[in-house]
Amino acid sequence: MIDTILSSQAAIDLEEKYGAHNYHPLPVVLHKGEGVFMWDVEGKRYFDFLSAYSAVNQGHCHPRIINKLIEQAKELTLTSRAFYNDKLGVAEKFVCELFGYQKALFMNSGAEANETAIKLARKWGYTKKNIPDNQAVIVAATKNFHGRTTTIISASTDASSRKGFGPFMPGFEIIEYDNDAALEKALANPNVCALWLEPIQGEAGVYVPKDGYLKTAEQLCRKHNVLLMMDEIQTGIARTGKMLASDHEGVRADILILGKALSGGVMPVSLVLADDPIMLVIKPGEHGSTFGGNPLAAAICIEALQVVADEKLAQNAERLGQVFRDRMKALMKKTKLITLVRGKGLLNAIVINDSPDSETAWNLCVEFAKNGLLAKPTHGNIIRLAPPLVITEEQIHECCDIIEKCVLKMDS
Ligand code: IF1
Repeated sequence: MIDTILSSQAAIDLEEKYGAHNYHPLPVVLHKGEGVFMWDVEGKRYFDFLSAYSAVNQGHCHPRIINKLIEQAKELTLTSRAFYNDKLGVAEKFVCELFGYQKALFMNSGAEANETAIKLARKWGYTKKNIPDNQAVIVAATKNFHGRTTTIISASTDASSRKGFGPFMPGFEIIEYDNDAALEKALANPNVCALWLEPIQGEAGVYVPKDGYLKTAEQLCRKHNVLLMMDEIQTGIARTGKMLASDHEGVRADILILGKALSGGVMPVSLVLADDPIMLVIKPGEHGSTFGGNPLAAAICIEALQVVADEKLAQNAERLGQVFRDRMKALMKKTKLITLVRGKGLLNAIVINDSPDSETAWNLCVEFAKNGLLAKPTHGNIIRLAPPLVITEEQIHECCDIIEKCVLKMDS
């Protein structure tokens, strides 16, 4: 078996030669995953501190989810939505009851779920808020990340997401994130159909808004008859210590957008939830996807969400997130290399004391990898630290020991 596996260098060379150059990965070639661990092709074991950007909250290759995958794959994988299948309705009922909405719409990638939300909000704006044709505005935040489609990047403020990819989709107004006055001003425009937010900005470097910001956003949306569209693709499914990050402030989105860990990392599954007056504005033939709502995804999604509940992953994330940040704060007293630790639950980041265009954070991640821990910098000097939620307290301490050792080595 082992001799059928490529060496790290061979695998990297193949990707370099034949793959598009749209990523710059750390030089580690992974071959196997189980729970909080991944192994490279040379057999070296790592703690996963990225969790596929929160898609594997349940841990790699969770046995229950993989069993469900195999079981369902042997029965039926795809029918298209031209016909009914016996799993979709069951999954729709499950997620509607779990998250407290009247209707569910399954898609595949997170970007597609956001596109779906945009279409819902616009159509609601024209049919329910009487916004003049083609005048609907969606308010988005600076430093947002919602995906890579041409429409979604039209609302981005990040040069590397946008530059060279215009012309852009009109109909977005960008306001400063975490600024109440900007919200009040923007939402008063009668052509605004929706406010589109991440409850914590992941790509921006795990930026947590001040307490009360999301509640204010919700109240201003109600006041101005604007839909609150919450992108919980990265923050949802127990990552921040609650099922949804919005739950920390008791905020209920009008359109809830989920992805990533909905499948435990087994296949792309995304989901949009809303009540009837919103979801039913889209009629047959107006939206869809070949793979969206397929029976394989439906079966896996139920199992993946049931694992989150049965293994109390939200509670684990809440408790161990506190342990983790306490350890990082203690480490900050021993070094000048870390200037800030922030996050909620097990979605955290450390900010490195160097300019965003320095190599320091990258080099630190290379050092982490040498010591058996995988993490990746974002925006140059920020390192996101987000292990699978099945991690134990003992493992969290072991990982903090690795991080501490590497930071102190680099600082000396
Ligand atoms: C990549 C970031 C994380 C997301 C939110 C929608 C999507 C994402 C809040 C789109 C996706 C991913 C995409 C991934 C990197 C990753 C990421 F750094 F780019 F921002 F997690 F922080 N909304 N985020 O975070 O979902 O269409 O990808 O399924 O490699 O681009 P998708």
